[in-house]
Amino acid sequence: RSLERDLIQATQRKEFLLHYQPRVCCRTNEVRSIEALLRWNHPNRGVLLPGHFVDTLEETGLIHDVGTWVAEQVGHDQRTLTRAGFDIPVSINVSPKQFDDHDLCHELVAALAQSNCPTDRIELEITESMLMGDKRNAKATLSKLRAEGFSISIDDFGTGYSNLAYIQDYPISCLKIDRSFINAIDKQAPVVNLVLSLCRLTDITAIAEGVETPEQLQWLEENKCDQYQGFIFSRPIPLMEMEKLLQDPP
Ligand code: G
Ligand code: G
Ligand code: NA
Repeated sequence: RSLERDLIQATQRKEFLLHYQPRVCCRTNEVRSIEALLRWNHPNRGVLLPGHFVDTLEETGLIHDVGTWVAEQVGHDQRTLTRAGFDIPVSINVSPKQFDDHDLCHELVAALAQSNCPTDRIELEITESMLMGDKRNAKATLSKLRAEGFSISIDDFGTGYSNLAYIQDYPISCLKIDRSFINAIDKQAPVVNLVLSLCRLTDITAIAEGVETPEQLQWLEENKCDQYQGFIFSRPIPLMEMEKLLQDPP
């Protein structure tokens, strides 16, 4: 397949880049951390979003090399921001294939060591479905990652696995409430309220994804959601723009 061939070439030629989207405190509007999001600077199609190519990276196994590049670049960028006076945590998306790789922890530690980026500044975003398969394996992987200093958050929360046992069993720092629930916030939002209560009871940070309107933001603030991410504050942007945004917040 030609997409596959192009991605092999893209990996060799390092045609990928990262954009960053801020995660913001609902109460103070301060940036608390940033999420690294992969883009492909395609030679003739311009900058492509992950929806066009992440599945193929997974299927071909290229995600291992690209994932290592992401971790190296994130480490480097985290240090750049720290030198500029913003020692801010960065989150990285981890795909199912990467999560099942027993070398994941070692690879991440090695990639970050290149720039002396401390692991405790890095958060890994996984999805509920990754905790569904071999539970003992998942638990061992998460424990190892935590022992190395990484924190773990659950992405797209509410859309996958409905068994909540892992909230008690696994060391989870944040739940990111899926955009579909935030979109549906009206006067009431029972599912979002339930997740916010769960987070309060378990000392997990609640993060709303895809916040686009002032009404949604107001509701989240009133209902004591911790943080949000969304176009209303900022789209994903290049590192240089992020540095400016941190220096001169909107
Ligand atoms: O940037 P965008 O919102 O289009 O990203 C969509 C999805 O692509 C994310 O929710 C995430 O699942 C996936 N993604 C983004 N960046 C990365 C990355 O660096 N590695 C992996 N494995 N997936 C990513
Ligand atoms: O699931 P995850 O957090 O990895 O998703 C990140 C994706 O969500 C990115 O592709 C980003 O472009 C997209 N995104 C971020 N904020 C918003 C938003 O406010 N509205 C919409 N529609 N998409 C958003
Ligand atoms: Na994510």
